Amino acid sequence: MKTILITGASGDVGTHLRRELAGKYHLRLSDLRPLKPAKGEKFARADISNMADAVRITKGVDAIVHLGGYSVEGPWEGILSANIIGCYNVFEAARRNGVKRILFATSNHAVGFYPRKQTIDHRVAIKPDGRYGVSKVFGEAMGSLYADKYGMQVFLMRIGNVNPAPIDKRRLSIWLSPRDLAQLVTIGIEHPAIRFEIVYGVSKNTRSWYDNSNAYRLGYKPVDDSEIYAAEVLAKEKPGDPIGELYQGGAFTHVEAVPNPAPLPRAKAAKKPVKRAVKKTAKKAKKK
Ligand code: 15L
Repeated sequence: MKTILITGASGDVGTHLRRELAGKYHLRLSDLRPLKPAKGEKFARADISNMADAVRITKGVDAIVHLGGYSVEGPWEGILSANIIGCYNVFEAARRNGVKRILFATSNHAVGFYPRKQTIDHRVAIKPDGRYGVSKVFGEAMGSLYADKYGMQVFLMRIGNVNPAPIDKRRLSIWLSPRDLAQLVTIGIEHPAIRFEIVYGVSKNTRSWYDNSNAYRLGYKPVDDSEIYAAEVLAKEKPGDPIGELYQGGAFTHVEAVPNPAPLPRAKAAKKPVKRAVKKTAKKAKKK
């Protein structure tokens, strides 16, 4: 059985993937946030923006599913550290440790400025819709470089939105069910001829904006279609985002930040020393 490292394993996508891949692989998991490993899993807490951590977690694995990072549009500092430095470290650590295969979770936001009326395939030029999208393009470029220069086998999944069910109108076009995610990841791990591939991480949605023929060529046969949820989703849809409505990336194209579903513990931890320092100063003041 192969040993697979999943970075960012505590996040939503990681949690769905762990459940779907349980028993099929030895799963090594890493994240900044704590996680309780299940049977067949090993967890190592790691900050991928630190090269020593990246080298430690990538030792002795057959493939890496790199999900770790800042997962929405937000401040440059967080994106720089997790998605630029962290992504570089994961690729470079993999190379140093002789790991041949990397699956990278890039995003629909690497091409989010394409209009919704256009169908795009894996060959289109990049059109990132924000700093987050740019960081995903950086990851794609790292994949290209490490495939060409070091012969690494790289599988880039431009993921839409992973959820048990689509949550709004935009997501009807980019939804990826957990079981289709697992199928795509399994192809990325197992396909013998992967050198450098870009695929869209989406189910077979009737309203899709993607020509996902490259994934189909590699054997991907998604089983889910968001259309069965369409009536329910559209009935709840709140109109009122005329700019977002034009583009595939939606609100990412015009907001500076999207609520972060997984705030980094470091941000919370950073407050602690400050609180402690304030308390100390208060104590000193009392003594005087
Ligand atoms: C992404 O790339 C994000 O990681 C995810 O949190 C969602 O916001 C998704 O895109 C989306 O576009 O819905």
